[in-house]
Amino acid sequence: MLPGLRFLTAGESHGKALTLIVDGMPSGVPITADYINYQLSRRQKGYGRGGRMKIEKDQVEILSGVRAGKTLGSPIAMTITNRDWANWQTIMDHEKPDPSLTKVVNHPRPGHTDLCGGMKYDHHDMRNILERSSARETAARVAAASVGRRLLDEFEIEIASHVVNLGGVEISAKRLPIQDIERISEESELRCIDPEAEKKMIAKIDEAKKKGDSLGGIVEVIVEGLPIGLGSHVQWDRKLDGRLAQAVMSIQAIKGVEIGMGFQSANLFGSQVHDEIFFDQNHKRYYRSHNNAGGLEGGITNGEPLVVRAVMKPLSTLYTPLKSVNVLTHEPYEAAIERTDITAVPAAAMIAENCVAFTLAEAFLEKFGGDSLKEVHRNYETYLKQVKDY
Ligand code: EPS
Repeated sequence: MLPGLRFLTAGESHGKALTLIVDGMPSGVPITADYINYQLSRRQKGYGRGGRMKIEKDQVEILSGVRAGKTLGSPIAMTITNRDWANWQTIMDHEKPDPSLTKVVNHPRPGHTDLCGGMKYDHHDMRNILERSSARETAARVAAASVGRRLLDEFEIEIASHVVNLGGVEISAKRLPIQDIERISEESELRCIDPEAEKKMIAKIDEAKKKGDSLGGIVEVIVEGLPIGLGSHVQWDRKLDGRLAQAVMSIQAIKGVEIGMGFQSANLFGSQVHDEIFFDQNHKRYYRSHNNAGGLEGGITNGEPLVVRAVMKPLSTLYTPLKSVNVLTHEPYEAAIERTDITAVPAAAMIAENCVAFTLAEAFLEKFGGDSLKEVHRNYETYLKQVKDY
């Protein structure tokens, strides 16, 4: 099978720039650098970020695939300049990095890619690993994913994200409409819709900072307006739940993903978990008693809101470092300290939001695919009629 919508990113955290290519977008989809830059600016926010975010002001330069504000159908290439490169140029030089500079990493951080990456790629200076494993890469990922997101906008599919737990502080269980989640989370420093919980989260971040420690949390992505029938039950790699989990799980520091009621359903009877089916005679549509399935049954969207949650571990660079070993001498040593964030959970929420959007755009094009946006619209409208008549 030929690949459909896909993207690749390249770039080191302190290299000259991040680069990305999005391949497989139909023609005619409106897209501007402003649209992508808005998503990038959302990614940079969040109480608890480190000094790097004061240096960067992420902006894309579109190199190809877009003309007169619309996609051409050809590959879309972009770059994002790393402003911090100016401070790292001599260290990251492609030919002769300055040997007198002391940015060599020999003491792997527990929980980070340093040690296993160093062993696998045979680098004793683990900067050669951490530069790419850094979550700086998510800037490129968000830029790429926002192109897919732009396609979903055309079909009035709405996406929001928020932080539901930070360092063990949970928001109240009250469910809000998606528009409120979007608005309130956008105004919050922590992408948190519960002001009381937010205050406690901020106090927790301050406490972690004082201790030289870090914090993780749980983020939630909600999508409304999806058609019934994205993804498929017929083959393992076409199941949308599995594909969403992969997209979100691959975000740096994510350790678990759940859909709908997720892990909590282990504690309940089936009768308490499954969403009973009803038919609304007035609107001639099926509906459910609740949405514990999180919008997916058998790897197929069922028309209910999609709810994806992910847990982010506390970041592994600690200003009060854990025990480690020097990989040259094998002597005990404190883990290396790289400049880092106390927490990046608010950023992870919106990164997950965009990764989910891209996976949905991919599934959307598989189902309604065409070479132009017009063709996708035609296919979509015909299919909606089929579902309506069911
Ligand atoms: C990161 C460490 C910090 C973060 C970075 C991820 O970077 P630096 O070492 O340059 O200060 O700020 O995140 C970003 C640069 C970003 O754009 O999100 C890490 O160790 O993964």
